[in-house]
Amino acid sequence: MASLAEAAPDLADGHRLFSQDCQFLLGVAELAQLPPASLPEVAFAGRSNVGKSSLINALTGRRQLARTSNTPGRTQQINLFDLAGRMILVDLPGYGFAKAPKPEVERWQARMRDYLRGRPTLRLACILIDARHGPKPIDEAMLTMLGEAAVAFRLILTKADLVKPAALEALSDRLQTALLRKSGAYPDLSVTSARTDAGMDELKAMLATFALPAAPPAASSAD
Ligand SMILES: Nc1nc2c(ncn2[C@@H]2O[C@H](COP(=O)(O)OP(=O)(O)OP(=O)(O)O)[C@@H](O)[C@H]2O)c(=O)[nH]1
Ligand SMILES: [Mg+2]
Repeated sequence: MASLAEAAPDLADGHRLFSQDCQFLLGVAELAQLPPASLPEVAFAGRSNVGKSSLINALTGRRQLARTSNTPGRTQQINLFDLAGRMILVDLPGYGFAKAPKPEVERWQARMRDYLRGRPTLRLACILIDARHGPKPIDEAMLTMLGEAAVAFRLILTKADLVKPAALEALSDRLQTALLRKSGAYPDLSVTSARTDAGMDELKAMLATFALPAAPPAASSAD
């Protein structure tokens, strides 16, 4: 798959979509329990503790929609959130580290890979990378796997509030010349903070391009 061209997303569309209702749909431990694929899905993946659940909360403006934690590996199931009946946000278990027995961690990781490779309605995998640490070998392995499975992905730097601007810029440059050239990558990356909401408007707008169109307003009964 070639690199993906980037249309200029509309900030107002993003704002409208993410100000609508977002509901926890369900959490599943096994892929067989997933609901039938219907709405477009965007998944959030990344190493444990990178800020996946926090990002979903910041996007939807709901502090405790997705459970966050100081304990890496907290989100152990695949959690689905219905955004206004127009798209599904998917909070995936973290890869890379978890305070759990190794076989259990490996099972989660395999499950997550199966989801990313096999879900027909998956439109985009957001791969989150902690701006303090940059990409690790396991992130690169994940991106290679996504490229091979022809899953489009976008890199999102998290916790930008904890990094000085010059270091952020250096990391962005490094990613531009390396990971963002991989097959399936969106050429731009998002630099975000769930704490300060930095980068959130642009990210909402980009994600909104994958949602179903809003339902037309109900016809007035007056005429
Ligand atoms: N300063 C700062 N802290 C953040 C940000 N995003 C997340 N955190 C913190 O990072 C920790 C982990 O956040 P989570 O959202 O639970 O991370 P996760 O990727 O969902 O973790 P797992 O589900 O365990 O894989 C929490 O203590 C958050 O408060 C951010 O943008 N800035
Ligand atoms: Mg989580």
